[in-house]
Parts: sequence; C-alpha cells; structure tokens
Amino acid sequence: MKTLIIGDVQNDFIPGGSLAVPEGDAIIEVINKISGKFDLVVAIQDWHPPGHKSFASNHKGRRPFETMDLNGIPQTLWPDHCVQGTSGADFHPGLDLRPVEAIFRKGVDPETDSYSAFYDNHHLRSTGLSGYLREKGVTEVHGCGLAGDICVYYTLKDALKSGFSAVLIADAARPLDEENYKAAQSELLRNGGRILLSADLG
Ligand code: VGL
Ligand code: ZN
Repeated sequence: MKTLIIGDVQNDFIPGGSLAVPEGDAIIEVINKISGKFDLVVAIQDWHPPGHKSFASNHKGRRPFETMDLNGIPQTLWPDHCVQGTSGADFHPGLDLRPVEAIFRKGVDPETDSYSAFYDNHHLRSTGLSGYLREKGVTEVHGCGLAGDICVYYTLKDALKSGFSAVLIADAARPLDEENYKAAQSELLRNGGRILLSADLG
C-alpha cells in the first residue's frame, strides 16, 4: 500500500498568503503528477480557531517569529494563518484533490500548536491518523507539502516513532527555513527515514 501524505498545501502557505513558504507554489505541479501513483492519498489541513495561541496577535506586545513559552514548551509565534473557514485555510485551487481519500485537520486546540499530522506538539492529542493508516494496512508513508521543515518533517518523524517507514519526497516539499530543513533531513535519515525525488517513484 503506497501512501502519500500531503501537508498543508493551503493558500496561507503559498506566496501571497499570510505565512508564505518561499516557492511553495512550485510543488503543486509535482504533487499533482505523483499523487496518482499512490494507493492511498491523505491531505493535512492546518485549521486554527481565530484565538489560536500560536498567533502573535493573541499575545500583547509580541510580534510574529518571536519565540515564547506556551504551556511549558517553546512556541514560535506566527502571523495569523489558516483560520478555520477563511480562504487562507482553503487548499490551493491548483492542488488536485481528486485522489485524496481523507483530510485530517490539525491545530484546532487554541492552547496547543500542532505541526505533525499525527499528534499535537505536546504529543497528547492524536488526530487519529495513525489508527486510520493501520486499519488501511499501511506500513510506509511518503511525505510532501508545506512546510518541509515543519508539518512535513514532524509528520514523518512521528510516522517513524509510530512504527511506519517514512520517505520524504524532497522536490515535492519546501521549507520556511532552509537551515532548519537541512537539520530536519539529517535527523530523518539518522532515524531510519529515506529521502527520494519524485522522479525516483517511477
Ligand atoms: C505549520 C507553521 C505554523 C506547518 C503550521 O504545519 O508547517 N507551520 N503552522
Ligand atoms: Zn499553523
């Protein structure tokens, strides 16, 4: 069962959006080209209530990209993004959603951010993705999307922790921060993950 997890290809993460990932739009064509090669395709959607505590705007005197303690863990403060029901939270219109069998939403708890598609950043609340994949007979997942150093990285990391094999499709992802992304890729490789290019999928 070849499975693709598409992270957060939403308008706010695309150039022109409120938390734009550089060249985020460049991966859409790549994803559309490969998604048909998978037996199961799942999309992830960042889906925050307006009062989400990861937004700098919800902390007096704080600015985006500062770091603060949030309920005991370090939190990067973001511009408002992917607010439930707004156009910024919609999938980019260029992304072909036809092969997508299920959509898992994350970041719904206003008190906790959620980078991974499996668990919130406290590792307390599950999205149910792990059980869903297991029931489908999935043993290995491929990851792509935005942001490569955040959603895609933490999703693949949790996949490995949950006992799945994990593969990053490098040209089908882009990061918010290149340095973090390099470190994230080394970390994935160290933990038994693999990195492929879309052309390697055959
Ligand atoms: C993400 C920043 C803020 C992500 C979500 O999932 O990549 N990044 N919220
Ligand atoms: Zn978010």
